[in-house]
Amino acid sequence: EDSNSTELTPLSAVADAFEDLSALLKAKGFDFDLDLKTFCGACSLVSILFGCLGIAFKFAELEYISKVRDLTGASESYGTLNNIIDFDIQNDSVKTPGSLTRNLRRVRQGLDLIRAIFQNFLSTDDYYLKEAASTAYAKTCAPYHTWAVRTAVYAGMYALPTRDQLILKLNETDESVEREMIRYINASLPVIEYIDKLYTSRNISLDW
Ligand code: 1PZ
Repeated sequence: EDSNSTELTPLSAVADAFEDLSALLKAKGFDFDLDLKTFCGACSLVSILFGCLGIAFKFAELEYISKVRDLTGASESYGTLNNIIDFDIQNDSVKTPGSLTRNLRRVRQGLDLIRAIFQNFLSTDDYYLKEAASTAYAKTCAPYHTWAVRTAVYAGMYALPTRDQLILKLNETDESVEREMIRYINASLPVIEYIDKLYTSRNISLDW
């Protein structure tokens, strides 16, 4: 048994949380009324990863954290993900900047971005992460961001740590980082699909 299976790294904590979430969805079925607080608990763990990216992505960190914080703050009064969307539909605020339904959509895009980055990370052995991260961003988030944000993000990609630096900062090894990323990739997909279905089942498009 290696040390990483007993020692909880930031990445394994994230993978654990999403495995718990996806197991819950699989056990209860995809019509399950997922608790906002449970969901936000998993999402907030992701913030730890930002610490590895350096100052260039401070803005992304603040953006992500503030949206998760808004959702967490709403969890007492709204209870579930379904309820925030129903509330915003009634108030015609589904896509209104700052609305809970919009923030949930952005957080979901963030989760998908991380999934795509991990997938690219595992499918190349590039020393620099610029290519893996840019391709993942282009696919998952860039279409929904303004030109100014996209330009800033692509410029920031040059400041990303190298592959080895990232593994070191995550307190992982070549082997453990692969194992943990695969766990997150597999566990986040059902969660992302669950969120998408909350929108599409109410005839809300996913093109924003
Ligand atoms: C090796 C890992 C490299 C990862 C590099 C990834 C960098 C991605 C940076 C994304 C920056 C997004 C900045 C701001 C976006 C806002 O314009 C949007 C729209 O907000 P709205 O108009 O609805 O209020 N905000 C968001 O999309 C929420 C934040 C998403 C950021 C998720 C990042 C997750 C990456 C984590 C990597 C560990």
